[in-house]
Amino acid sequence: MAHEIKDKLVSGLAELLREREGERHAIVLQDFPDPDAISCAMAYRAIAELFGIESDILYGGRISHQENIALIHLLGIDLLWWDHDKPIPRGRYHSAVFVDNQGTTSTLTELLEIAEVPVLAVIDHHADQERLEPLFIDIRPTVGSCAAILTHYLSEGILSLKMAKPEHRKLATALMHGIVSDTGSMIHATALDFASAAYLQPFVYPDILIEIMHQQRSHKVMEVIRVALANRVIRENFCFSGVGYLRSDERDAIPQAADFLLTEETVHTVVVYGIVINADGDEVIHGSLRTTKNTLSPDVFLKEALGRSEEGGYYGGGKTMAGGFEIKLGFLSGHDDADLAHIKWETFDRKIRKKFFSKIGIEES
Ligand SMILES: [Mn+2]
Repeated sequence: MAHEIKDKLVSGLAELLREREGERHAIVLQDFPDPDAISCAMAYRAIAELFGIESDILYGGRISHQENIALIHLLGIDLLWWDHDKPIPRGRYHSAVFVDNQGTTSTLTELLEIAEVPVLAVIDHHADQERLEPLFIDIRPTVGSCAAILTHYLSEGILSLKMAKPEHRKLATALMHGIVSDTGSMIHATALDFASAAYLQPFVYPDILIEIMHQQRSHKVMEVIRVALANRVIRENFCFSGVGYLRSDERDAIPQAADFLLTEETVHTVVVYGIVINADGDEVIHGSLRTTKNTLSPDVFLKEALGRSEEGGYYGGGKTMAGGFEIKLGFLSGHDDADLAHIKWETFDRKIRKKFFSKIGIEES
């Protein structure tokens, strides 16, 4: 960086990184990373590299959405899957950095705490989750994508993209995809999302972007959408649908079903949920909320409807137009015979629906 950086946040980050040459950072993604998160991690890694800092991009869950798989393959992105049953060795990382999340949606947050890895930075666009105490914080809940925020760091000169560098053009392609996908094809884009997209545009590989974005839905996703359609209950322009049991590699069918149900006329808000079974038999309810209603805050709505767990954290949270929640089944987890599995699903399905019904002020008939 030959020239001076004017933006306070950007120069603040540069200052922090300048003192950390030779360090190794863990860039932590949510357990089910999306294109926005993945592109932000690539951007942070590229920035840190300039300061002589190596980093790993870590996630503890699964990558199942066909667009994400295409993104990773086509751009040759290396992400490190970390088994959340395996401790993170002390001393492996000097610092942890969270992008597009604040530690509440990653099973690795606790592992990093146990390994006493300090949190260096949080850069995110979700509402403040108050989980971490980072040295550097940049949370902008009004921005449509976190990729737009990271792109702002690039355009302010912390890392100037060069046309001659294929890795820069790949990064620009990933960030553009992050911005476009997290803003619903720019429909919910803010001024920063547009400005960042404009900055990236000359560097983007258009053919790769087209290929990433035109992945077809898998058979399983179509099947989950069918079930979500059949099970949906619509009240007061809200649509709720439980889709039953899913394997963890099918989990991304939930937000895709929610996106689909949101296209029904009169519906402004959709919640789709199911029980996701992990490879080790643990069961967790995963839910996605999508809304087109400007006055509805997904973050507040989910926190108020579902409340907090025994550990004190909220079951859910969100950003503009979208949110999600996770409820661990704990003792009730595990492979059961068909009867018990059916009763278990019925119980959770009704309980969740009841919570949402009472939040919107209606009685279940
Ligand atoms: Mn995001």
